[in-house]
Amino acid sequence: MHKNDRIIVLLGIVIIVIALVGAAVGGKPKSEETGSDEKFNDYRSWPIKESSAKHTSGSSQENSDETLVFNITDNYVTQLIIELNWLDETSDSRNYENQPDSFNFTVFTAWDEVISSDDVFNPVGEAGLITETITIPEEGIKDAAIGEWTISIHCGNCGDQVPIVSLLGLREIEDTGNDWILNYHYEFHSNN
Ligand SMILES: [Ca+2]
Ligand SMILES: [Ca+2]
Repeated sequence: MHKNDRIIVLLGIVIIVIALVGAAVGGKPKSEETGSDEKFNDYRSWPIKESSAKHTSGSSQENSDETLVFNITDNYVTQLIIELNWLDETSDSRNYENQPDSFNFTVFTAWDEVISSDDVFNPVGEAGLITETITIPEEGIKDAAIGEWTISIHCGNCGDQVPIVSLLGLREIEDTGNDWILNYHYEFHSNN
């Protein structure tokens, strides 16, 4: 081979080596992406903790709404559990039966979603209960729950006290509303 030809071949080899090294370096960001995925998964291995339970009591008139506002400041909230309890008044006498009262509530989440509970009547003589579990969407788990939450409690129809025995000539006694207790707490991942 002529001396000049050998130099050309050597240059060719050097160029190929540089190209291969370049390709290897070009692949690097992929491993960084894997690294950030691992970081995203970290919170899932953190223990689930429960916030302290909050209790609010109130009283509603028939066909009216009461509004509660609260704030969440924790990251990685997975779900919020809300419970509304009420107990209809005891009948004025054994000759009456207090007919059921109805309640429902609507939650306005920190990310502006509106979630309504079912409308529930208490069983006669027993407490009424509505439980709603709100799951935070996976894509918003880091901080979507942070901010202001509003719960609007609606007292609907309140069944009156009706005479059990009609022969006594007793009249119905109007039920104008009911007291209630709202409890809520939430669960979140925390490594503290
Ligand atoms: Ca009632
Ligand atoms: Ca009532």
